[in-house]
Amino acid sequence: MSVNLPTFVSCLRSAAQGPAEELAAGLMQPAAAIAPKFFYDSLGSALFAAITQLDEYYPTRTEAAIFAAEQAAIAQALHARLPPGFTLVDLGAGDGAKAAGLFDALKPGRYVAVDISEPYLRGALTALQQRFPALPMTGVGLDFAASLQLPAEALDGPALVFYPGSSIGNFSPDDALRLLVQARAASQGGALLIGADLMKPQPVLQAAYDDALGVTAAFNLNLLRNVNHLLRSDFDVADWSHVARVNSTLGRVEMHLQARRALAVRWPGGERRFEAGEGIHTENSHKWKAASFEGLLRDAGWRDVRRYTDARGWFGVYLAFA
Ligand code: AVI
Repeated sequence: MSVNLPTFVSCLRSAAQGPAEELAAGLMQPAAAIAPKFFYDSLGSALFAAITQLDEYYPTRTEAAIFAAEQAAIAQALHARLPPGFTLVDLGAGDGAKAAGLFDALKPGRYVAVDISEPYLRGALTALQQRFPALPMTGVGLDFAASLQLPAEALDGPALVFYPGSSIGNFSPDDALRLLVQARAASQGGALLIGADLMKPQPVLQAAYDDALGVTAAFNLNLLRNVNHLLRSDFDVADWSHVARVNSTLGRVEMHLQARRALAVRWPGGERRFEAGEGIHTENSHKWKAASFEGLLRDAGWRDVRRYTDARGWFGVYLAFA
């Protein structure tokens, strides 16, 4: 058996705006906002991993159960359409565990892991390569939320673009459509396997984003620590509260950080004053109707859409072809 070493490509330094500029611009908007990608420093990633273990947070375990139950059917549908040895492109790969759990069933010929956190990706992919020494692996450091343009080294014929975890819900419907169009181009005539969280009763959603242990509150507040690090700002976490709100009109759960008192936040070259009770919008998590998400995939050009779901219809795993 030949033993591969993972290769790495960085596409992060080409970003037009650095994180400090992006954060300052978001804070200076009339309704202050910080993009959810800034949750995921190392403590934020650990807190998100803890969220996925919570009784209240149903998406991760529901999606895992769907993959466990349906992986043979998904593999059969894929192998009927994609050539052997296709590339699996894993968006927001993290530790690669979700994709690795499907390697045996899906049998990709190559694994391309894409993530915004390059140091984390390097460590994770090097460890994963030890477990799967015969599978060629490439790590791509890329902020695909800004634009999903894969480098030439990552493109190699029809690919399965894998985007689990319902992170597509963290995009506005317009941005989700744009990403799905780009994913179709990146698949080079291949396929998409994606997880989307579906609409469900309001109390279930409220509890999932405001758990009794306060882990989601810590996850939301930790964002300010990361902003302090990136922007050299002086947020005091103790001045802020976690707020999760179900917005039924827009079909989403919103997370905000709310100022406990009137205060000012300063950073080199900028300052923002907040009234008591004023918020910073930190995340939207859209919950789709099953048919609307299928419509979104079709609008993005995906065809032959199949949906796999759980008995309660809480989560959808969608397979679609370019
Ligand atoms: C990563 N993303 C799909 C999670 C979600 O449910 O929107 C992030 C999260 N926010 C609060 N809890 C989990």
